[in-house]
Amino acid sequence: MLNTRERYEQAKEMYKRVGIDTDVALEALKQIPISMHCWQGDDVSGFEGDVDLSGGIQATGNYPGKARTPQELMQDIDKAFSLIPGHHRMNLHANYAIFEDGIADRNELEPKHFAKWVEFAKKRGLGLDFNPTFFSHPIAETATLSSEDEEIRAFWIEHGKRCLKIAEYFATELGKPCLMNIWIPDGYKDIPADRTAPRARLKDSLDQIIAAEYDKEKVMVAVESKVFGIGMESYTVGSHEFYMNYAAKNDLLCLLDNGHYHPTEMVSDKISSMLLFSPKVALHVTRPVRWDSDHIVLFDDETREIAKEIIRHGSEKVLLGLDFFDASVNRVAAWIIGMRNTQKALLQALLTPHEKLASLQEERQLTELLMLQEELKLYPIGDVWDYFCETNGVSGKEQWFEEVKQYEADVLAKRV
Ligand code: RNT
Ligand code: ZN
Repeated sequence: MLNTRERYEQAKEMYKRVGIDTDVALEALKQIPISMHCWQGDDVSGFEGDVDLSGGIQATGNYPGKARTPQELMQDIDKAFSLIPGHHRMNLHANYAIFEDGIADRNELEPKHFAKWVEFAKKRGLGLDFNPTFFSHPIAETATLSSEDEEIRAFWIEHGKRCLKIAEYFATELGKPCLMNIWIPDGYKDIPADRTAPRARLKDSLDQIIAAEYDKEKVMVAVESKVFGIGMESYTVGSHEFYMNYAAKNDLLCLLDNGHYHPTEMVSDKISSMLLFSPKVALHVTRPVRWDSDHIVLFDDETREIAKEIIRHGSEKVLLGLDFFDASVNRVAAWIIGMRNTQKALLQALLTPHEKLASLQEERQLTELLMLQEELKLYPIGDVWDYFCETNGVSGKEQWFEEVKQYEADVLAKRV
């Protein structure tokens, strides 16, 4: 049997015939950071004590071994990163603040509550991204930034401003810009009488948050829409049109989560339009299944199509993060599977002769285009992937799971 390098050399020859240099592809793949979401590690629980997950999102399942403390979560993140090739980023939520001298409410959060995360990131050379948490809180039950109650609205505006400071602190400390993404769950289960007033209040709240002083070189603010949530089936205040316009008018980034649109509406088809009008776009890559928008990312058609768009436009224009939470399987494995699948999709995109395919389209050689797109699907990407993993110090095939099983036995199973 051929070894990994020999298989790679063969694959390299095959890709060369369609004009692809696999060495160049692998170098490019190594440079694409994916922001790994901390919330897969503990079912979006955070460290504020006993609060239920709210906001129309749900993590179902109770697979043993969930991280319960910052130390456990960090240990699990380290394990996951040790089996994912390349250098990435971490995406934190405000409810993952680490309190050493008493709990601070969301409107009292300060950079010091994230000092431990900065220390963690610094040691590992990771960049950090951030999210204010507008859910899982007693006064987020009715509405947050769109609330008709001025006191509630003011509380959440203050939270947003505090988070801007924390995001700026991350960027300053780590010397890497931080993406701060705003998502709110506000909406109605049934048909609202007034669709405008809540949106007008959300607009005003966002205006107040971004009016706070912050360094725009360091913090990129994004806004994330959603078509519905559980219990918010008829109307969400932060709809796609709302945020797309808000971002365009205020020079913010639009964050597209591919679980947040109607089932036949594809984020892969939106990226090219967004990038004609904005220099950058942010993504939450996930997998919608029926009512849920947050299954583990697969190496499936839409993930691959999104990856092609990222590569065609230039990966520096797309801030790429993952967003799923599955509590029914080993959580560390969930991270690894989702991250590696996203990387495989990027690799396949890097191994695609885009110019050749585009010229077939321009010449209206559409039969040949279809044929070639389909033939390329069975090119030996697996041999290139294995080589990438091995040269980056992780196993290419399923052997990585042995280590996760061992970790489960040694560490996760003891968390009772
Ligand atoms: C929810 C949004 C949002 C959250 C995270 C936890 O539907 O996708 O991005 O998943 O903020
Ligand atoms: Zn999301």
